[in-house]
Amino acid sequence: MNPGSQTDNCMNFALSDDLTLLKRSIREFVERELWPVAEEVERSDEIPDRTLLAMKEMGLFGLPFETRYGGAGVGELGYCLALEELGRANACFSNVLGAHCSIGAMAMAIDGSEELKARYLPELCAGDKLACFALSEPDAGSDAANITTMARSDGDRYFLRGVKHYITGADLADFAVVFAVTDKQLRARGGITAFWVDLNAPGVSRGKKVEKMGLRGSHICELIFEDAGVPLDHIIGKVGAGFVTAMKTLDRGRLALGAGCVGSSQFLLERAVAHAKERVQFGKPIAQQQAVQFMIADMATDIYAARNMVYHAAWKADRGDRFSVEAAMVKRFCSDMAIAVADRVLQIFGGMGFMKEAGIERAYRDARILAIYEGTNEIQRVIIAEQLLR
Ligand code: COS
Repeated sequence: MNPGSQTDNCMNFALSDDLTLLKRSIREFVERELWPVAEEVERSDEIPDRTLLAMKEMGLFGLPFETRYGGAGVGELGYCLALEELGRANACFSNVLGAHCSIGAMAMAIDGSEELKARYLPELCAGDKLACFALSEPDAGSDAANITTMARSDGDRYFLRGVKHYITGADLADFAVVFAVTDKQLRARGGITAFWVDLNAPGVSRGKKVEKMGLRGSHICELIFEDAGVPLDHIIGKVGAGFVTAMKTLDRGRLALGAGCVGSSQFLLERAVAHAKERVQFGKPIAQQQAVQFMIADMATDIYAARNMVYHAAWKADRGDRFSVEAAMVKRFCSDMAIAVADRVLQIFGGMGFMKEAGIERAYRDARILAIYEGTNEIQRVIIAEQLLR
């Protein structure tokens, strides 16, 4: 300690014993259950049922939710720590988990009525049922308020009609939070409502699975609603308040995404360091080349910055403070970093990195979507700048 410094004036960056234990147990789970199936998932484009079961038994599907609903109650910081560790495995696992925890069931936890939460959250936390988040449409991606899926009421029920697309986890999910227009004039300000929809009910169907550049094992597909009936008590929040529910949920999703970026980048950095010490060229390990050292130093610096941003924003979230701008900053910074780290690590591995067997090219392909989904990084800049220029 500095002479003269006062301990009670210090900020406390130490993790609690509980969070340290959580981090360690998730790391062990990743090494024991997820690493061994990495290649199988990549080859088959499926997460094996036994692995989904292991994730369920580990309690992963209830991590961020309150204990009174059967969740782990680890808060936003605990959830981010868990996702950081899960980021060390194939990206598909945190993707499947994120579709359910970070946004699907999260929308229910944020704005659902007490009756809805008591009825549905326990089975969602247990992983007995899975949820997804249906906002995007073919003509409404970044411009989320431009959705055209309509919800008409006959007084007893709402009937949904429209198509949602690129919905992560819709193939596995039993339920979706679906955002639909209830007043065309009001749109984002009072015209969009969030509905809790049973995906196996009449009027709901899934479109075909879409082939992607990466993230094998985590699927997206269309959800098609043809006058799908939803009871009035299955509205999440108030009629017309759905856009705000979507944005508040995405704040959480963006933060969680940032945590995964920290973990995947840290893991790749460790691999690059090990490789640079072993790989001999010009008679010495490439780790002795300043060009490689600088890449390693830059990656470590960016990861350090990213990790602290995530922890700080999660701390704000756990205090109940608004953290929308921090979440946008986290999402923009961490995803750009993860893409750059994957690129630099592939460069350090050289030709070997381009080959399938090193597993680096998979991480490189998987990283690219990070700057696009959960709101493109351009949209994150819009959110940050609007707040500053308001
Ligand atoms: N928390 C609470 N309220 C929020 C909010 C947030 N994070 N973000 C917006 N709102 C509120 C605003 O305050 C505003 O209400 P008031 O006028 O009463 O203040 C209302 O929602 C409309 O917000 P805004 O004017 O910002 O709406 P826009 O139509 O301009 O859209 C963006 C804003 C572009 C930021 C939004 O459409 C967006 O995030 N797009 C990306 C969507 C996305 O991430 N898709 C990913 C696919 S889903 S995984």
